[in-house]
Amino acid sequence: MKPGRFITFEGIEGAGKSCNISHAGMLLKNSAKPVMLTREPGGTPLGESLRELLLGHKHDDISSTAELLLMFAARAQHLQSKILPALERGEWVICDRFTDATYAYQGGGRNLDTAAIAALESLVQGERRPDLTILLDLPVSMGLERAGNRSAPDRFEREKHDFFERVRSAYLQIAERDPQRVKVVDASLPLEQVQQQINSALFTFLDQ
Ligand code: Z5A
Repeated sequence: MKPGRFITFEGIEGAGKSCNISHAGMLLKNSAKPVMLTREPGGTPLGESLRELLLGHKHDDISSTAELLLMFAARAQHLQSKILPALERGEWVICDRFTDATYAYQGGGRNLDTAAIAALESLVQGERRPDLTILLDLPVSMGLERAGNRSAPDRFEREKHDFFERVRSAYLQIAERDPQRVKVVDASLPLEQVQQQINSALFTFLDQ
């Protein structure tokens, strides 16, 4: 059986990952691909428990290094028990955030050493990387405004504007270094135009 493909969606708060992931899932299903949607941190019972700890306010004083290790702990479980088995079954996995988010939030946002992140990446993932990443990019103020229209802020959403500027810029640097894998979509446009750009990235990928 042909192995599946691994697609990730990334972006700052309010970039539109949730609605555009549903859209991408429909597009792939319409192209007769078996699709599995999942998210990070999360995706497994252990990962969802870690997500609650990471996003909630029970541990507001969590250290940046502890945060980094918990992200990778959730990822290790997610890969072994959910993502890799799905790919082996030939499924197309669409994941809401993955390791690029660690480089962007813990590396860019929290200023942690990217060499330490890279070491954890190879420990947890070996050679496994996403096949395609859609980076939804928009100005920080616009993302925060969109995200702010929703429920109470989580532990990350309480960060200041500068933090998200560093996150955005780390994401853009990743895209610049790896343009083959990372497709940047202008997420500041109306939803219909954002989805046209996503369609084009996915159709190109399907044709490869
Ligand atoms: N995190 C980390 O630090 N390190 C890691 O390694 C990983 C994660 C994996 C959880 O992520 C947190 O974990 C995250 C980073 C950290 N930080 N936070 N917060 P998450 O993905 O679950 O949470 P999120 O980033 O807060 O997601 P989000 O705010 O829900 O963003 P979104 O899914 O991208 O946005 P949305 O809900 O689809 O859209 C937001 C609103 O905008 C909504 O009302 C839409 O209807 C509207 N929208 C969307 N697109 C448009 C357009 N084009 N026009 C107008 N309005 C739009």
